[in-house]
Amino acid sequence: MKYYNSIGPNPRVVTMFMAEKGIDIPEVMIDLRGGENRRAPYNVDVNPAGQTPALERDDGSILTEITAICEYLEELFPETPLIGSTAEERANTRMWTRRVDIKICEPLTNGFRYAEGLPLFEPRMRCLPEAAAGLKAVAQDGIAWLDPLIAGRDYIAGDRLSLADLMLFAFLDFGVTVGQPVDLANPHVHGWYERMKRRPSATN
Ligand SMILES: N[C@@H](CCC(=O)N[C@@H](CS)C(=O)NCC(=O)O)C(=O)O
Repeated sequence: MKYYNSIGPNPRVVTMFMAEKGIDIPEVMIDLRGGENRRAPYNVDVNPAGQTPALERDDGSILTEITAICEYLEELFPETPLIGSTAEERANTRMWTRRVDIKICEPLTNGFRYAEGLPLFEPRMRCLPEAAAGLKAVAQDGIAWLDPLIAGRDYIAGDRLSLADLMLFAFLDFGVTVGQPVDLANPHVHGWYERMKRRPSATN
């Protein structure tokens, strides 16, 4: 297999997922700032959406979308389950992953793309600069919504590390670098974030 990696929170989710499982797949670094992902051969042969990451299987077929890649890797490498080893665990992980994605990760990312990221993203996709401030506020609302729900818990989906933690961490850690840090008024999310930062996989 071959892993198409780059800077950015989406590939980092998969990179951390693989690190937590101890999976080592040869990688190709794509120059995202230079737009390598938006031109041939990448956007023809690898991902027609022109985004990273992507996973090339041994038969040459390509898988994209971070949750699909992680689900696939979980099936190939079930040890250290990060989605779950029972139907209940898997459903719970998927529910929390979807919640944090919609409520926090997506609005945070688009808030960045439509403001600080505008020079990079405007030539690549439709950007809505007028929506940027609102999207950043929506992401902070999502964090405030999550905060009491994880009180007393070690992890987002309960008592075990899951894809939901890795996804939220990669995006919140990105948020710190683009002016969207976790508001300290959310002590549970903030404490969880500080704990996640200390995981060896977070050095990736
Ligand atoms: N829905 C995609 C999102 C992928 C994505 O947005 N990747 C970013 C990197 S963090 C990217 O390629 N950005 C550069 C661009 O869109 O040109 C997934 O789940 O993989």
